[in-house]
Amino acid sequence: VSTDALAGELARVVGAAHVLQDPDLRAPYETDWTRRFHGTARLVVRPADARQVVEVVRRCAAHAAAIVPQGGNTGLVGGGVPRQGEVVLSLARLDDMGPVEGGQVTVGAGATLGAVQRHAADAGWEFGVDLAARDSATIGGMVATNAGGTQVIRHGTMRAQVLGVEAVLADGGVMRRLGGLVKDNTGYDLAGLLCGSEGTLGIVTRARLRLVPRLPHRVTVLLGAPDVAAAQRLLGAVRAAGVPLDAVEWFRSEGVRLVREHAGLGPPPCGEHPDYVLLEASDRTDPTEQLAEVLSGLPEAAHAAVAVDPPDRRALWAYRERHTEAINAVGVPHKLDVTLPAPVFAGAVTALPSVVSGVDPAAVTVLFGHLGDGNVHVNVLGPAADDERVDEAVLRHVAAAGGSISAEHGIGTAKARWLSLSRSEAEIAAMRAIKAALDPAGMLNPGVLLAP
Ligand code: FAD
Ligand code: 2HG
Ligand code: ZN
Repeated sequence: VSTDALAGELARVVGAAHVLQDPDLRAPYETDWTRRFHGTARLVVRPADARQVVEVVRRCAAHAAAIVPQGGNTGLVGGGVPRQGEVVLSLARLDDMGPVEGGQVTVGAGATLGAVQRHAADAGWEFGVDLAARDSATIGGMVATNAGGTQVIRHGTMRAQVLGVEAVLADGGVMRRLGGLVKDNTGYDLAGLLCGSEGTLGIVTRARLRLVPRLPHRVTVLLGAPDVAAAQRLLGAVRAAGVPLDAVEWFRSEGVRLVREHAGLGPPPCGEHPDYVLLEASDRTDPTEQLAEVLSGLPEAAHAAVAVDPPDRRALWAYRERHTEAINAVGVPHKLDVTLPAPVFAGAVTALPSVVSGVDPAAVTVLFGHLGDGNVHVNVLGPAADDERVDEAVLRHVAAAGGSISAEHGIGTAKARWLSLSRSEAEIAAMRAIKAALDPAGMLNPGVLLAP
């Protein structure tokens, strides 16, 4: 029998089966995907709809119980797991999806990306964001982190797909704007504000999403390159030629070795190289020839692997998409998701392994990412989970080169202490003012984004 009065009140709102207090039942909600971040939740509550979310928020506020919103728990910066006995509010049950109409759809925050992709495809459309965690990551989490993924070069980040949101604020008020108006200049863009707010300003319960036309012809090409600078030149060439690119991804031999060991894959069909670039293009007519023509002038084209059929394309993507799980299989990684400006990209990226080994000579650095966006995923294996020296060195290196300390994963708790490397005093003061206005008691995701 629970002795927690809040648990009893919440059970009356959502049903006892959806208030988890047992440590074994709480456990999956308490540790993040990387296993680097974990804490203890007072309890986990799983409302069924926005009305229940309002009641849960009100009751938590009455008990001064801080809330950590959680979707699919695939976030990589420690923002979706509890720290010090907060209530974890899981949005997973809010997974309803409305009809696709006029290239738009309204979906519940708990709908997974994969479910939304299938729902859009059934109606002849596509969703403009894709990422490898598609079967677990939720739309609410993707709004909250302003997720990027592999198609940003074509369709932009999550923010560009969001036409409106429904969200529950810290005082239990509901902000709802789901009409799907493309033009709507009636003041502050509150939905846009929630994109990338990481659960600190409101709890997203539904989102109105823009869909993109489904193009019938798609081609994927995997190429080897001698170094980062060559990979970047390749990107420049395909971009300048106006190829209708969906993705330009990059990885290296050390990552391929881990992926092959973990997934049991053979050597990449383009042969073995220090660096690899994966290109994808789609159009109303087959873009293969246009791409082949552009690539024909480049030395990298000699060993290109080209795929058009979905299973063949997926086989090429596996070398890129399986990096995250392959790294996790080796140990608990330090993940530093950064962007670097194009003019210094190759030099700054090439220096990264020595920045890491300068701090920890035994550490293993695996680099890969979204080349088209200048986004590098610096993964470091070796340092203890709570040893932040490597994190600090990498983030300072990136900031000194004019980059951003978070490209797409967010700040979470992992990088909160370094926010000032990427944001000015005035910007942080403005963010704190917004936070104080919307959540004066600091109930929503304390410690995330803005350090205490
Ligand atoms: P969670 O992990 O549950 O939460 C993430 C953050 O959002 C937390 O701060 C949480 O409090 C908040 N939050 C969650 N739901 C809500 C809500 N409804 N309202 C308010 N706040 C909420 N990310 C990319 O950007 N690009 C990638 O390519 C990419 N690839 C990935 C591949 C793998 C294999 C994995 C494991 C992760 C990847 N990610 C990527 C990171 C992750 O998938 C995204 O950050 C995703 O948006 C998180 O969604 P989620 O539902 O799992 O959120
Ligand atoms: C990706 O692009 C994700 O695959 C995860 O953003 C990156 O594992 C990572 O560091
Ligand atoms: Zn990524």
